Amino acid sequence: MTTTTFQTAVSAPQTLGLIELPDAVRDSIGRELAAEPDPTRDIDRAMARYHQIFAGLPLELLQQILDFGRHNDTPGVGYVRNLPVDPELPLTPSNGGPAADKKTYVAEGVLLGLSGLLGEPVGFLTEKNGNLVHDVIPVEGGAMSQTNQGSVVFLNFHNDIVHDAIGRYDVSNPDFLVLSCLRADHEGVAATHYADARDIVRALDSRTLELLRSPLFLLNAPGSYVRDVAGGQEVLSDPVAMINGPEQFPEISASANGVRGMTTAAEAALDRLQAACRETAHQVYLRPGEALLINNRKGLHARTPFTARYDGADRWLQRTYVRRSQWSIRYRQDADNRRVHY
Ligand SMILES: O=C(O)CCC(=O)C(=O)O
Ligand SMILES: [Fe+2]
Repeated sequence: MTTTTFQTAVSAPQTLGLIELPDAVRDSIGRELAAEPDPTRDIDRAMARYHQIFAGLPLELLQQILDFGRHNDTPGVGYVRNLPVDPELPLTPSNGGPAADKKTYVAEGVLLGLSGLLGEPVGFLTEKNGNLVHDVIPVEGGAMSQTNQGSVVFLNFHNDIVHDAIGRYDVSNPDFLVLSCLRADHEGVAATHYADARDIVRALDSRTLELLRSPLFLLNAPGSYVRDVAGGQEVLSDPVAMINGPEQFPEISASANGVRGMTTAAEAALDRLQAACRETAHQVYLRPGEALLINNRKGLHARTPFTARYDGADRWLQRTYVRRSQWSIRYRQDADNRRVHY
């Protein structure tokens, strides 16, 4: 019998790519975004306009963001700081959004402008009603859940997957997420974590890695799908490996809402995977005017617990799901909307 060892060619830990706007650029982009209407009225025009506005970034920063989106060997997470914010912000909607009374669309412009540098924002009917701008807000009924409504519980290391009738949830899912902060949590303790698969692989022993690279795992569908479509019942994927692809460029996928190992050894490997994520993760406490660019294939993300008060001043992020191409997911495109999928 031969034992396979997976030795990675990557030797240095992956960095958190930091991208900080100069004040003058923040202010000029902010002025331009404040003059733009609600982008959802004509999203393709809005995306084109945001391209023009974000072309005003200094060349080095613009290239850094473009490289983040287009190259295999770049970091899996980018931290963008000193972005413009809305001159005034309504209360954080207690129903999880969207807010009905937002007067300007600077936050939306920041979110979509950054997204447009990585690919195209897309929607899924079972996630936030197919909206392109997702609000990530604690919701009382979902406080304990492994979804973006949660707060009291640690949101396990996962990537964002979508239920798919093909039996794989890691194919038509987004390539990138952009998470942009409108309001921090009251205590400022909610941290977003990102663990890069290249670092995770280095932290694991070869036997665990061999298990994680074997099709011994069933992913549960996203919490929103299980809650809204499946009446609370698990909807498991076909057997899949957690880690796939060449050693230099591993792709990783894990459901926040539960992964089942098909053997006891596979279950133990899942525990080691979560531990390796905790050991290697970058942590970011997002503040207003800050955004995370998350590669949804190169690594897993998580969120630490925090206390929600449901008082209109709770944590409020906006999120996009970004694909570099919609062609390979055209089998599930909605007939009425060219950016929305079943
Ligand atoms: O709240 C966060 O920081 C991350 C939440 C999350 O996993 C998501 O929105 O996909
Ligand atoms: Fe997530």
